[in-house]
Amino acid sequence: MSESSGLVGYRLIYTYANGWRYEMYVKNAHTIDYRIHSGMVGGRWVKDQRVDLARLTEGHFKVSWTEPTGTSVAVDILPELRRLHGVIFFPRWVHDHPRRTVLFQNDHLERMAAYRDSGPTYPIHVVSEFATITRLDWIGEDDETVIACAPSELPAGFADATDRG
Ligand code: FER
Repeated sequence: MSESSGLVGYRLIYTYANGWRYEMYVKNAHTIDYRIHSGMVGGRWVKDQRVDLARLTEGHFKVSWTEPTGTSVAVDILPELRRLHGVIFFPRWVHDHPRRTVLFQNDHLERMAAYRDSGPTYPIHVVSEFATITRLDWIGEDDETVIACAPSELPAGFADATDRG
């Protein structure tokens, strides 16, 4: 059994306790694509973010990474329990100007790096929240069609759909 079996190839939609709704596709053992449906940086979307994925024990995974913006994220995911806990470490400039990061990041990597380098970075804005996974779909690995448009381009109610009563 691989390190990541049970998470790789799945798409998750989850809502943090603060109301922020996210969608993550674990494209393979070292890459995620994602969309942010609502919250401080709602509308932002990203493909091919390199991540570290660790299986802590049966049914419990940790995905962590640093964005080109300087934001760092560590997410514990318990798919069967439909439970997730994320800690997001936002640089000060993202906290002060969140809309600067609301775009398809892949088309703006140089601009994100320039913002990151000019800061300010500190004090870091830490957001630590539990979330409920409202939808969990098996897709398979390396499917480029799962996250392929902005949240605003999806059919109405897309992120509201659940796969369990
Ligand atoms: C998540 C929390 C934060 C997540 C992504 C982020 C895909 C990214 C935040 C950012 O760069 O603004 O659960 O999952």
